[in-house]
Amino acid sequence: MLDFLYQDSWGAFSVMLFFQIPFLVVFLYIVYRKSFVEPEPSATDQRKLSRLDGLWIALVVILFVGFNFLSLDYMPPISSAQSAATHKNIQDVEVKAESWSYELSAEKFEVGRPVRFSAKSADTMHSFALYHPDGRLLFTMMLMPGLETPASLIHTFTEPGTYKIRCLEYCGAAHHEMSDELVVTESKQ
Ligand SMILES: [Cu+2]
Repeated sequence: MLDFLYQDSWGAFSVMLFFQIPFLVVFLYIVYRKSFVEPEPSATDQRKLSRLDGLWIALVVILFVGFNFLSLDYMPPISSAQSAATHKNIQDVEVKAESWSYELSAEKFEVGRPVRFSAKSADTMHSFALYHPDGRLLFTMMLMPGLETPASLIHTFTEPGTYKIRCLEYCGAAHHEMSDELVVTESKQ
């Protein structure tokens, strides 16, 4: 339902406008009224004001909870659990991150088949960030060293191409060179 907000940076920009424009309108209205229409101290009854306050806070709380609730499906642990529940043919790939490279148990993937990335770090703090061929960041996982369970996430590729893997946690002198690639091809079915 909210997919369009996640497609590109215009989505984030329009959400920002959604919150900023009403604020700006109210702000300008108040400045206008207090400057030209009613410059003297307000004659509004105090009790009426506190009721307005309550309504305003309730509206903010409802919007906050509502938008968080609507975006739950987009949280990686939840979308991963949903993919795991609905797909039988998940492709598993193990990732080992070590200063300053990655080792993947598979590097070829197919459009439409969910891939479970299970990643561990062998030495220090790294991350596993995946970039779409057009440069968009698809997701990132923080990899803490010494953990028993790998960081894991299910991603379903929708377009073929060469995807870039990068480390987004500063991990030492050659951190900027820590990258790899994986190839996604059209589905064979
Ligand atoms: Cu790094």
